[in-house]
Amino acid sequence: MGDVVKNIDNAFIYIIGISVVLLTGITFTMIFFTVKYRRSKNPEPADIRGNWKLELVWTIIPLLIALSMFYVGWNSYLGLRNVPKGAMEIDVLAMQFSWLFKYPGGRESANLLVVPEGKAVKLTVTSDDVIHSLYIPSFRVKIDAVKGMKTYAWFQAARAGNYDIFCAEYCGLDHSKMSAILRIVKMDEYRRWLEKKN
Ligand SMILES: [Cu+2]
Repeated sequence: MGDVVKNIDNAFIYIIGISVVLLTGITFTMIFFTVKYRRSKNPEPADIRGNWKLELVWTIIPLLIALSMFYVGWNSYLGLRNVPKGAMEIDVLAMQFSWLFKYPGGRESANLLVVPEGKAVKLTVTSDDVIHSLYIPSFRVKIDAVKGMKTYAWFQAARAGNYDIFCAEYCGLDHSKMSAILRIVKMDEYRRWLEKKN
């Protein structure tokens, strides 16, 4: 999972990096040309046409840049979609304005998702009413919750602790209060928690 999060962050940095280089490069070239070829210095404009070498260069280089951004983005996206075998399955039901989590064995919890450390967890997500979106920023998970439809996401936490869960789709008046806690605990603590009655 560390790799999945890392790949997503790298894709983000890569695309932002290219954007910054292009933005500054184009802006400074434009300013430079505006000064250098200003009217008082160059009253007669040059008429340049049909430079096939130049045209090839400005077609192929941006094409390669765009394809490389696609490749990096697609690769990181696949990490989010390919659930490892043997992942623990938990059902998620979104509703105005709370989250319900259903565990194997029948236990349920509202606005609190408890999972064991170091284990891959697959979330099968649906909604009881309008469209919501399950958002767990720490694990780069964001997936729509739609009534009558099942979507999924997965993550794996290496470190115990509390993480935020938000609804990322405006779903009504109390949308902003539709948050939950993701609690990653040690395996034995998880087992004990699972056996407790609701
Ligand atoms: Cu919502």
